Amino acid sequence: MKRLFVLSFAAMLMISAAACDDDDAQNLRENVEDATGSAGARAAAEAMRGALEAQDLDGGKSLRDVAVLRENAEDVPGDPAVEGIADADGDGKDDDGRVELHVGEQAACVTVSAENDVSVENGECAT
Ligand SMILES: [Ca+2]
Repeated sequence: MKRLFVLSFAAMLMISAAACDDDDAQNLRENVEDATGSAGARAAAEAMRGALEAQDLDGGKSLRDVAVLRENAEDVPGDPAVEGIADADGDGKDDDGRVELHVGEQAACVTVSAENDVSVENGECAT
């Protein structure tokens, strides 16, 4: 009788462990779908923000420098299309500090303030 109890207890443990695995697998699938689907552009923009915030600004560099923006945009995983890095007046700095990242149909906007603060918004950059 005791042996039967131990066996059924072990079976219950196995069943609940299996249930947990299913939940984890489901969560993982949802995370992957988020990363590759609707949130792709946002994830790319957040990756660029992280890279910019880690940027070494020695030697008078600014996060609005075209070279700095290009370099950090190129390092974003997933190879998003990058728009909005422009230097019309030729001072080496992006004109409005806004960089738009496109992944599939989605867009997100990275904004660098004149004080080197970086923010991210969903959708295309406001003009
Ligand atoms: Ca400029």
